[in-house]
Amino acid sequence: MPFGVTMLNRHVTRSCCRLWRDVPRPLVHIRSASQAQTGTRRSDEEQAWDASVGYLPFSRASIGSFFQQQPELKNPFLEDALLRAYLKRHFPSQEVFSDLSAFGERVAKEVDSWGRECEVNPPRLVHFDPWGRRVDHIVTSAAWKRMKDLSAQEGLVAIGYERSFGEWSRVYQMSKLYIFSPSSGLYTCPLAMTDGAAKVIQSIGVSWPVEEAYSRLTSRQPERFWTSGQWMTERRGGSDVASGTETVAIPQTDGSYKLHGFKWFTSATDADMTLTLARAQDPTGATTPGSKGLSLFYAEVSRDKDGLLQGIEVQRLKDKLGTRQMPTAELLLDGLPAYRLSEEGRGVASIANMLTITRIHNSISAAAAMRRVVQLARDFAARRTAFGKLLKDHPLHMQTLSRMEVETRAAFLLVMDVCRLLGREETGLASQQDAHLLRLLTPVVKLYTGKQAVAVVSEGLESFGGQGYIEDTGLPTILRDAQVLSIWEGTTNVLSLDVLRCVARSSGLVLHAYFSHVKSLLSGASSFSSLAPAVKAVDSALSELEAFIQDAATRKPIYLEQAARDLAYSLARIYAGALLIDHACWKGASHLDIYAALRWCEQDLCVVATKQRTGCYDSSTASLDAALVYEQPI
Ligand code: UCC
Repeated sequence: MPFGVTMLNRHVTRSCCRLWRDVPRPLVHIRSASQAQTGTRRSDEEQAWDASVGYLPFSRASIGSFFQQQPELKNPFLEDALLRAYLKRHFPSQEVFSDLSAFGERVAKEVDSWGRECEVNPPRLVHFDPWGRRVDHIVTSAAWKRMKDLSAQEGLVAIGYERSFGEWSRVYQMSKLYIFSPSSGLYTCPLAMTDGAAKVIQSIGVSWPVEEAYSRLTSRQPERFWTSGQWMTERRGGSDVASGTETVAIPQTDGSYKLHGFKWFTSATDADMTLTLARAQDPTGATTPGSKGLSLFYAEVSRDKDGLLQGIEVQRLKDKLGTRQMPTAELLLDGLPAYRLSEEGRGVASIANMLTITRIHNSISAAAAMRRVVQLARDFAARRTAFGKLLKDHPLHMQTLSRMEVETRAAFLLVMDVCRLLGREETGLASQQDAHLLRLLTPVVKLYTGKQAVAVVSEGLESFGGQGYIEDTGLPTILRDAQVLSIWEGTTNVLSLDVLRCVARSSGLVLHAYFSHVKSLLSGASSFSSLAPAVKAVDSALSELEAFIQDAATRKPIYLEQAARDLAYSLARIYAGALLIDHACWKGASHLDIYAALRWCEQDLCVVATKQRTGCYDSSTASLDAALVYEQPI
């Protein structure tokens, strides 16, 4: 080799030596391997090269020295400016701050990894024992079981029933669940049903045969604590419970019943008890069809002395898009011993209390999923460099996260207001207006936050780039689990129709309550000039809404039905606008609270009026909608 080239190689080798101190080993390895030919003597240059770069013939390939730091989950309570401000504004006790702060620490340091374990180690069903006996064991992870103990110890259901903080007890309980939810491995689902069951029992009367169950559902002792199921869905349908329920209840001589039927979707099926609907048979074996034939039943999930499930066969566990952490099953009820809790034919009305509670839990989970993804995204943005600077220094990226933040704030205030109203109702402090508002807002907030959660979490995943799409980051789980929030406990359309139902049943009083409360929230902002555009937007949206309702009342019911979803969205957006404005007027509020309110109110707050103007609900539009969906190819 000419001298010059040798010198050049030496020079390159030396500088490489400096440059490559941290360099990926595979480059080194591949070069050496490709140049050393079998059976030939290695040249001086090659040997010098190998020595300089630390060549090892069988060294492990390396993949580069840069690794992106993962986003860090910090204490979700300490990190949440709005939650802390909301509690500071409304909550009478400092004790709650210490508890939430300690719990937030535990969630970040310990519980979050259990939640992950629930996801990667999902439940499985063992149908038979090794000797062929049918056992139907639902095997859950150790982490799932730890969640149950933790839930009891932390009082995640109990707080709502101890009522140590009076009318604010529900806000306290739900704040805790809000912190817990995204790390809970979906344990919030059994807790929602447990809370709902306790509420139903309380409303019916805590007496035999559910006295013991009530004390267990609301216990803080892990060894006593029970969870409940809510078995409503059958093969004929999950929404149309009245005509979909085929399960029959056969009266026994001792006053109890045996249930026979097929429950198509039972969540968290490892529960200790359940509330369920069935049609009681009369002495001739006949049942009453429709809603009037449905009664509410209580059943314990137990095993006989041989370990066999009493009156239940677990057909299979569901293979779901998300919520994989918890066992959702198809169950054959084959003589399940049960007690009737409601009057005959009052099943739906009696389980409605459970629906109210589970829908509020659903809304909490929705807001919590949004908050979690925003917390992780903003942490990541402070670590991740792209195009020469941190993501947080890219204004467009910050605009995206800020929009997510505004959605999250609105969702949080909506759901906390429903919790506030629930707390007032349960402590006897609710006015007639509060009661109406609670009835109206429960479906509105559930349906709206369910949709927001999917959109915000999806946007959140995008903010991590490709990593948001990588399974073992844990991020896709948040999106999968968010998707269920608009489906179970009443889909968006079913809940939109529930809004119409409660308007009709109350002869419009729920809307009166709504209008007067929004107006009173706005009145507090009259002296805040910086909020004027937001106040004006909500005020005019409210007028548009009023005009729409007056007009719709003169039309056929189908008109309102077609407008139901847009009406519900309008109710949610206007109400959230009023809450954001109200929060921004608080003496402890910051200019950012004002900014959030202004941003929220920039959107079309009264979408139902906008759509009405374009003829969206006209009768001709309904047939065009259907024709468009079913257009035949030429
Ligand atoms: O079980 C499920 C999964 C559990 C998982 C729980 C997770 C919770 C979240 C966790 C967070 C992580 S999913 C299955 C859920 N299923 C549903 O949500 C059913 C959806 N369908 C409906 O909501 C329908 O609108 C029905 C079933 C309520 C309609 O039934 P009817 O019989 O046709 O309804 P009616 O005739 O309009 O109402 C019957 C009575 C009336 O009372 P009275 O007779 O006194 O006038 C209504 O006022 O029930 C009353 N009622 C209500 N009351 C009906 N809905 C309500 C309500 N929402 N609030 C108060």
